[in-house]
Amino acid sequence: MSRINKTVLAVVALITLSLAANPALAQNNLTFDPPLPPLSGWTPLPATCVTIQTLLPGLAPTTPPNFALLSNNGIRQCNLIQGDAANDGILIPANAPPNLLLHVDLAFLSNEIGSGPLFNDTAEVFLTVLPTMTASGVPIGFSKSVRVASFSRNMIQPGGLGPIASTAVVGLGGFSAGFPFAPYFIPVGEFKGQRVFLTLTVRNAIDTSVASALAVDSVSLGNFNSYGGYTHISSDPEPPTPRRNR
Ligand SMILES: [Ca+2]
Ligand SMILES: [Ca+2]
Repeated sequence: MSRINKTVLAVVALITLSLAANPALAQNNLTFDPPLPPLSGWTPLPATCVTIQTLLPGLAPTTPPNFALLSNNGIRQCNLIQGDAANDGILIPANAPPNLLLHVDLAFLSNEIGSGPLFNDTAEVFLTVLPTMTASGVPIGFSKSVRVASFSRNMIQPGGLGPIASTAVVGLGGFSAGFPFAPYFIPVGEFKGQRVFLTLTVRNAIDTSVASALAVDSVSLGNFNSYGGYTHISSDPEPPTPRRNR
């Protein structure tokens, strides 16, 4: 192995280490699981449209024991917004590595199978980026909205008629059909110093009588390691070093 390659490996290992133990970033990992209250860090609108689930038919949390389920049953749309009284979105620190990623697992489910072209229920996930100020009042960045993922009944069954997509699963989650949990990654290293928020929405098309849903779990910050696998940032396993300026 060349000297340069060794140096690169050492630098990568250092970055991975500093990422792997970063309590400030790790507190942004939102998994709907204990010890925090299940919806800690989130606000559902309306409040009753998001439920905490442990296991639905064929659909298990990606971080046990819980995941969240947004349902549009009987309503125009269901929203889950990142941020609550105690945790206002995610502040991307000024020293964030450029390859920092926001990760979220999503699964779209629908009962609008065989209901024809009109009832194309949809789900969208966006990342909203807000500008912040330096201590001296200089603005950092601009507002921005990044589409993370979008789903529709038509992706499961085009036109609401005929066969379902080969990647969809009949009966998933107790719904007529759906897509299993899959990971989504959003590069956020460019948003240093800015605050970011995930917004998830499930809409009803035309009427509100037949439901669709979006399952969500395992929101975290992390990066891809040198083997191509995703590593989320964990809390420091050792007691933090006391500092004066806290
Ligand atoms: Ca979980
Ligand atoms: Ca519907």
